[in-house]
Amino acid sequence: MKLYGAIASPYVARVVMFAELKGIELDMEPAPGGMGSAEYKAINPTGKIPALVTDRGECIAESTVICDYLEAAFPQPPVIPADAVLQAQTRMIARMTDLYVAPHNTPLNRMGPERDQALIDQQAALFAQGFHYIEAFMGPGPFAAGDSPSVGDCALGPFIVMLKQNIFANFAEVIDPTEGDGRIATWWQAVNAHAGCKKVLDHYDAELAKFLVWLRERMASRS
Ligand SMILES: N[C@@H](CCC(=O)N[C@@H](CS)C(=O)NCC(=O)O)C(=O)O
Repeated sequence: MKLYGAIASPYVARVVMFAELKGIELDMEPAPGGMGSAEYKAINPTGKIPALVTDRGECIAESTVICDYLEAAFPQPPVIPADAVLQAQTRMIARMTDLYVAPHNTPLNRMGPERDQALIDQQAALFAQGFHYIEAFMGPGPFAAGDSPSVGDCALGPFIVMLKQNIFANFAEVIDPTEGDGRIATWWQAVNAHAGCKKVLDHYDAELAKFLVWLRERMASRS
């Protein structure tokens, strides 16, 4: 089994965190030829990371589906809750992270040195709405669903780390939901108090910081 990707991607970090919770050691390699290359598309036609290639050679794409595959292929220890409602809740947090949080990052990252206040305000409102949805659908907790971390935590955790580095730090208009005493704040405390979650989030944090430095240097050398 091989995982193609790099931990600096929040989607790869999702799978790495889920594997950590299951006690699975993943053999990780960069995408051959790079993301989006013809060489990598021969393995994963979307060109995106992560992709998991099974021992039988099948390719499984999409981070949440890879987590589901790991749960089905290696049932012990269970990480997806058996309870149907908790299961739906943790999956909702993963889905809502992808649909209602992740997309709002890009327009702010693409903004040049001149601040476009209308765009900032629009994205801040969209982030607030996404976090409101997530808070409304989290389970009894303290994790995204119940009393242990699962796929929802693995999806939201890396995005929060990323937003802390490149959005909350640069745009005061976007409210960091881990501050204060809301449901996401208590969730964030639980995730950081969990050794397995914290290990992967800290690793992701460090690798993302390095990647962003590299990206900025590359963009500066091009302009
Ligand atoms: N929905 C996908 C998203 C994966 C994704 O967008 N990965 C980014 C890296 S963070 C990527 O591979 N981008 C390259 C591309 O789109 O060509 C998942 O959950 O796995």
